[in-house]
This record gives sequence, structure tokens and C-alpha cells, in this order.
Amino acid sequence: MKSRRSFLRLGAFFPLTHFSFNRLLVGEAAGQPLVVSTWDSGIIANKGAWPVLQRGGKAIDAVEQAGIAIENDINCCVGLGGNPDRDGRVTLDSCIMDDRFNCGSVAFLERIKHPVSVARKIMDTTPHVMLVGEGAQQFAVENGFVLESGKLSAGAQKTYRKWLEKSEYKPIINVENQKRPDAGGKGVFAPNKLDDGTPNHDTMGTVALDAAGNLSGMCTTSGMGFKMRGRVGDSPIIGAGLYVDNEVGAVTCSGQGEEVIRMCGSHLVVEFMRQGLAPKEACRRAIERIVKRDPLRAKEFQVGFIALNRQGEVGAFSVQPGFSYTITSATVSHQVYKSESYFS
Ligand code: SD4
Repeated sequence: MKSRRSFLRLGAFFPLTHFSFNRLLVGEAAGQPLVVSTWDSGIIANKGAWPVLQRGGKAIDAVEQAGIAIENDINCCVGLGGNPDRDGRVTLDSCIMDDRFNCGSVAFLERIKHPVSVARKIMDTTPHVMLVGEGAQQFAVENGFVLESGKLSAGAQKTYRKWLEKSEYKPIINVENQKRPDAGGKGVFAPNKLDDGTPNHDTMGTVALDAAGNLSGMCTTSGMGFKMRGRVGDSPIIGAGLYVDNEVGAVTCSGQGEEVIRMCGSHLVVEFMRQGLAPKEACRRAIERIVKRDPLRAKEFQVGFIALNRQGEVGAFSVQPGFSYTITSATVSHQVYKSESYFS
């Protein structure tokens, strides 16, 4: 574990590229629109969101476009291109939240391409926050969403066939090649990509600040691959996978959903920011809370938070190394950064 001193020395961001970026620069951009998404493939999400923010649009519209962009990408493991549950069916979870605590959520949704937009529709047109399963699908179809075939993507068919060889029920997320012999029997955490180059995550979380100074966020996922049928993770749970308080900040996350739900993770990060902590420090405190519950088991899972406060400052922190996030603003063009982590 890194010492507190080394955390302080290390500054706010770790760019994956040579581009140099720091917190001051984001601070200077305060009042300017900004979008932040989880992972390297946050580039896809940010490219969906940025045009909305750039033309002075609302953060809520921008984050919905982020979700749509990533759900459209059949090669990414978010949305219908994602890994199925252990019965071979893709089930999707998503939520969205605006600057006035309005929120919508869907869980265990099948054969609908854009769960984020179904969540938005629930938020905008019903007195409810969350619809699940068949009811969510019925609502989607009644509101004009197309019922897709339900066929697995080529990539998901391949990974599902491979999984079926052992059918081992081992719900581990974002942790590649556990107990790899070439790593001396240790787990190797390399969540960004699998050996064949496909992204090793199933979730996209996006938070945005618009030109009017308002925050919003969304989270969308196919959930943990090969999960039990009916399992729902943190991603559609307001307060767990996403939380937005316009007076404070917006937070979303990726990783082992059960660990996030237990701690109301995203809400917890927002509350730490409310107490005055900078976004990265707030994320770090929430990660420490998660690890503290069972430090030994924490060595085997990943959780990573990203946070954006209303001043336009960004921070992230994860349990394991390998978590990344992407920032887009007028001065930062779809730049990917590496998060600091609890374990090295
Ligand atoms: C879940 N949090 O279903 C999601 C999984 C995830 O990258 O983040 N994968 O628990």
C-alpha cells in the first residue's frame, strides 16, 4: 500500500500519454464544460457527450449521448455487445441523474439497445425511479424502443463458449488472469484489455458539467459476465453506481458491484466532497472504506471511482492498478489518465 505522503507527492493525474495535465488546469477550466468517463473507452462516450456540451447543451443530454455512443459500440462490452449471464442472455443495467435529483433507472433489461435512454424516459415521464426485467422491457417497447433479436455479438459468443468449457461460477470483475503462472501464481490486474485486445470491463460511467454550471451523470453496463440470471450490480442503483448532487459533485464507478452497493459508493464519495475533500481524496476515502471491510478479499477485486466537483475538478481512485478514465474539455481532447490505486 502506498503511504499517505507518497499520495500527496503524486499530484492529481497520471496521464497514460505524454500529455501533461494537472488539477490547476482543470480548476482554471471551472465554469467551462467538462465530461469525464470511466476507462480508456471513455473516449467513445466522451465523443458522444462533447458536441452537446460544446454547443452549450445540458449536462443531462450530454451524458445520455455518452451512454448511447458506448451502447452503440458492439465491440465494447457495454450494452448488447456485452457478455451474457451464465444462461447465455445479455441483461442490461443503467441509470441517469440530473442536477435536480431527478433520476431514472433500469435493471435486468433484455433486448433493448439503449438502456440509458429507457432510464431517461422513466425519469422524464413516470413518477418512478426504477423499472426492472419484463416490466422495463414492456415500458421500453411501449415507448418506441425496438425489441432486438437477443443474439450474442460475435465476441460474446466466443467468450461465452470459452466460459462454458468450465462453467465456473466465479464472479470476478475487471481482474484478468487470476493466478497466472507467469506472475508467480499471483493475480495480474490488467483491466483495460484482454489478451485478444477486447476491453476487460462491462461498464461505462460518465459525469459532466455544462456551461451553465450544472452537473449530471449516467452509468450503463451489461454487468458482470456470466453472472447468475437476475443478478443486478451497482450500475443502475442510484447512490451506488452513480450519484449527483449539484451543490457538491457527480460520481460514478466501475468494478465489483456488490462491494460498491454495500457502501453506497458513489453517494459516499459525494458526501466526502461535501465535507471539503478534493475529488481524488474523496474517491480514495471511499476505496479505503471498501477495502477495510475485508482487506484480504479486496486483493481479489477491482473498484474504481471517478468524481467531478462543481468547480470542475476531477479525481479518481481505485482498489487495484489498471483503472483509467478519460477527460474531455475545451482544453483537454479525449485524454486518458491512469488512476492511483490502493494496492500497487
Ligand atoms: C457490475 N459494476 O455489474 C458492474 C461491472 C463493471 O466493468 O463495472 N464492470 O457489478
